[in-house]
Amino acid sequence: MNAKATKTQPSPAIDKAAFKSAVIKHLHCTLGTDENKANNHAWWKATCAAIQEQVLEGLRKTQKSHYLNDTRAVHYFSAEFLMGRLLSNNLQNFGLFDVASGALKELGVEISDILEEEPDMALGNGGLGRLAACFIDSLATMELPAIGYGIHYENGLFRQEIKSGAQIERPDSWRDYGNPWEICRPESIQEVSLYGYVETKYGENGRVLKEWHPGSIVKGVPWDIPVVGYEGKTVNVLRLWQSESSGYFNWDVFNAGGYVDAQRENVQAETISKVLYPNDETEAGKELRLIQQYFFCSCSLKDIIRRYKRAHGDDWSRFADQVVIQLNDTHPAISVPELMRILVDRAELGWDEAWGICTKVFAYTNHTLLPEALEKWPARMIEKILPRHLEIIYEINHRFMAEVDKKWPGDNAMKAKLSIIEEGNEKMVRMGHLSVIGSFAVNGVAEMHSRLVKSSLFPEFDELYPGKLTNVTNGITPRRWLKACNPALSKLIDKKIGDDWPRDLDKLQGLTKFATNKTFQKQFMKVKLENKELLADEIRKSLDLEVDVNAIFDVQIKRLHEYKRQHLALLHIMALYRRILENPDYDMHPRVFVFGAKAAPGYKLAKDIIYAINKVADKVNNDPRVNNKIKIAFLPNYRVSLAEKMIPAADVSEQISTAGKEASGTGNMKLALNGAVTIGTLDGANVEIAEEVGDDNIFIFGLTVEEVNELKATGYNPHDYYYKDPEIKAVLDWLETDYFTPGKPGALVSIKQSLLDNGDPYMVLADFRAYSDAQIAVDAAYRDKERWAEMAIINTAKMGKFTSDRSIRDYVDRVWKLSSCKIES
Ligand code: AZC
Repeated sequence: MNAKATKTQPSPAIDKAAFKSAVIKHLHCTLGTDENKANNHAWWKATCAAIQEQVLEGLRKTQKSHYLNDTRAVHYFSAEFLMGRLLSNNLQNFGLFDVASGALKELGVEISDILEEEPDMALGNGGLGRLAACFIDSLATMELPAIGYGIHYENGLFRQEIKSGAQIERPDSWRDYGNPWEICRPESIQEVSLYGYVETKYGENGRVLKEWHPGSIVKGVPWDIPVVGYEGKTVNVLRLWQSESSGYFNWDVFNAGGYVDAQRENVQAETISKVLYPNDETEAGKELRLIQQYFFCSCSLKDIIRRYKRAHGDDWSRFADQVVIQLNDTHPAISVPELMRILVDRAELGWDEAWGICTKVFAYTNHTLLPEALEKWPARMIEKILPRHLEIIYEINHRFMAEVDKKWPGDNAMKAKLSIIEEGNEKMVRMGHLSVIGSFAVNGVAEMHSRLVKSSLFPEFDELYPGKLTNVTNGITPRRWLKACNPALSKLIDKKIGDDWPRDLDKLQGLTKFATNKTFQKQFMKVKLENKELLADEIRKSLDLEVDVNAIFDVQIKRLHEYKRQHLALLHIMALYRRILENPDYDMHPRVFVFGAKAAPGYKLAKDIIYAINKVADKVNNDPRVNNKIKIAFLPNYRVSLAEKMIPAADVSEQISTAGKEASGTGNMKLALNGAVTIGTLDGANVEIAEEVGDDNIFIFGLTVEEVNELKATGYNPHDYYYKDPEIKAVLDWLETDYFTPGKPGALVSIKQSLLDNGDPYMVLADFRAYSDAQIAVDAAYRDKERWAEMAIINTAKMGKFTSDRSIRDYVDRVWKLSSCKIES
């Protein structure tokens, strides 16, 4: 018996006829065209404008309710928000998707075509940026007063093209033809100071006063993107700052005939929000990057303070009751000295009072243990750009060193270790230490990661501040990552257990009892097959490659990084290929290996791995001896909207990072939610996924963190594996030939070198055999159709824990202490 559908679907605010006339009105009055002339782009814009009417009405009511209730709010500071497309999501959240689709159909337009017109808002790199986007979705859905603050990059993450196998970066100009969602708010422009010098003065009672005389001032122009919660009640805002010249200093230059010089200053100011740094998990040691960080933090803090003062005037005593700021990684850590500067220099509070406020306002999320990703800035650079902030950082550190001395008297090594300042050839400011010291809570992003943050990254801080370090396991929004991206599965689930799971993902548990039901298994796998057909179309269009939808769709989608080990997957594919060449009857179920990954433009080996995957693909896909048992599809320009097509079609989810390196992962959650079975290491949130689905429904392999550390300590030598395992040797040697790169021997050799000469830092060879064995187990499991269907269903059914609503609930309870606010209509 099907469970009775509970009626929680948002009830549409307008009907089909009204939606239709709204679209036509915007076609005529906003776009100046008509039904006969409009192309898909115009239809897309008109549809956005029609729904934006609802969005803005919701926004107005939300802001009014928050203002009248004088709510405490969380301010999510993040240099990245990877929003993707908004139309389908906004329609879903208002319960207007079917209404819009019906209305457009009557106008002769397919909604799927116009959804494709929307450029992704790719204002982020990967996991950290997409997490921020999922979190603001959940905050709005849970009716929590929240605002996202970030940078209005003119160019988002580069568009990836593949030319002769290699990655080429092209600019991403996402708002070339206007963005229908964003609203410019010139009334809330802020000014940001940079450079210059600090003057010391003496006030009453000999009080030392510091005055920063900036060398230049830029304008921060806010653009608001409305964030619609599920069922459309709360509409929060993502406020992104765009830099512009203030025209403050250059008038004189201009009047003196220095038009070109004046323009130069404009260009410099506008450069600040021009591009997103394409690094993921590596530090970008650039002056402009520090300026970007300070720029958006300073604008955002001033914006928060302006709003606070409107309600509370100069009474700072309630500031920390009203305001909590979450620092998404250390990118916004400069906010700590900036708030101190505002409180001490501008509001003239005493240091202790100011510090008391600061350390009640900030909380910090750590997203990685990789040393190369832990930000450090040369003190000299900070001194040049933000002279007053460096003084403040020194003062924070001076007082902190006294605390350390109290705890560990006379222990200078401890002081050197914990200091915000790293001494050496060049003095560096450790942004992680500054964040821990300046925050009241610090969290990792999965159980295991948070444990490692405590035990290996910040053990002394954990001792000094018991209870400050905590865990909040990441999550993903099921509205985008199941309801919107996989409509067929969503409808099947609705029919089976009711339609309130998008709000309460634990409800998916209800599917467990159907996991062995033959009819349901067939329905579930039929949906999977249809999704695979859609992806097969995409692969055909994009790569001119035919793939068999009855093959296992094996998906690895994430940024390209050695620690994520796309090259482990590649070596395994090469090994399979060899096995087939050696034995044409090699018994395996056909498999399509699907990849999506961008490499940081300066990360040579990562780009080499992309090149190698494509070169191996060329050979394998066109080799008749393979008899279609293996196909390799590297889909270019991996991004949110492409993920939405790949994830519903996956049978197998590759989560194969070196244990201890992937803080959490969130793609692992999205894939499992859509019924893919994970092959993975005990790393990040894989550990918690395994706990949820049970050992029988996941393929875990490889070294554990403890084993990785032990092997490292006792001396890991990849040559041992190379010489002992003939298959490893054969595959690595193959890379040195010109087999995959005809006429270009050695074109793939850098991968072999990194795994042998460079010591295989991510222990690819150590895990190879275990991975290969796990893949054999996957192959066997897939051939048992019923068993596989059961596993897939269990994976979907057990993902309740990984909704970002649960993550937000954890933040609210453990960190933010926030209450929801009902929106009055
Ligand atoms: C990522 C982590 O690598 C990933 O494991 C995690 O799921 C995600 O953050 C969200 O917490 N980190 C980043 O994207 N970038 C940096 C600099 O850590």
